[in-house]
Amino acid sequence: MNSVDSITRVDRKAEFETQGYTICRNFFSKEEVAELYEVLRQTPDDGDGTLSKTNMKFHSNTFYDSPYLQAFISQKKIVDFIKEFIGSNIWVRWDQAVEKRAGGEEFPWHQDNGYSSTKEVYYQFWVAITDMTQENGGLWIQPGSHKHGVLPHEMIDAHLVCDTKISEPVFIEAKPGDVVLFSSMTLHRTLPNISNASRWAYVIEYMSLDYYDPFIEPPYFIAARNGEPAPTFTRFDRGWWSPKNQIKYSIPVIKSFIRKSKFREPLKKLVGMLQK
Ligand SMILES: O=C(O)CCC(=O)C(=O)O
Repeated sequence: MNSVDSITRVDRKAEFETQGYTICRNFFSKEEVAELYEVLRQTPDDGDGTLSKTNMKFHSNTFYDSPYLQAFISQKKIVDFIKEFIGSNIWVRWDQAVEKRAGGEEFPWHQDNGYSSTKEVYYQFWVAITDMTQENGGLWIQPGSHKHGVLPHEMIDAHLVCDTKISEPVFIEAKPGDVVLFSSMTLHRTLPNISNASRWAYVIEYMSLDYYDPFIEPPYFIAARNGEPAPTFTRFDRGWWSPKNQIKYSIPVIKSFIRKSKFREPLKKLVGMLQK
């Protein structure tokens, strides 16, 4: 991290707690970002039938097949930074590179928990790969919006949209290598890219190992144990074994299973009868 960034750890944590995000300028050097970009742009995008549309391309879960990205997302510099917020034992629930091409559409106001269905807070480590400007569809955040739990979201076209009152949102102007860490509960959006160049960002979603996410299939990638990088895949970990977590998620998991099952109509009737 560059010395330009003089904010202390204590201030940064306080900022995150009150605002729901913090910005770390020059977290990565231009060379590190260039190397990362070379790897990301060669990963496949999610394809048709997903949020990847003509001018907006999502490349999700890129780290599973890439030793380079596994090393990147569990590197010491990141672990040392995020453990102040998450604790010493951390896994990665998701990653995605997003290319918003010239003409790429708006991604409306939402919380990431609105999309993911998990109840836990996780941490979005958002790396600017290119400049993030208002013209090219950079990131807007609603400060303080992480304090209200998961808000209702409505499906509009392909997006889950949170129709809540937005006041004084903040635009995050960023340069390649800058990082924004924000809560999965923080409301954010991006506007259309009206410039003539692509805008790229890479987001890594970190979660404490005390929690698990039943909607993510194993194996789970561990980024850190006891505050040190520990890149390994595991099928079960302490968040999974916790009876508290299993109970918390049993109803949503059963509901999700029913939704996906070919026997969903009779199963729904059965659950309805049992609930009477
Ligand atoms: O990169 C973008 O334009 C928006 C993506 C986003 O907000 C998300 O995936 O949660």
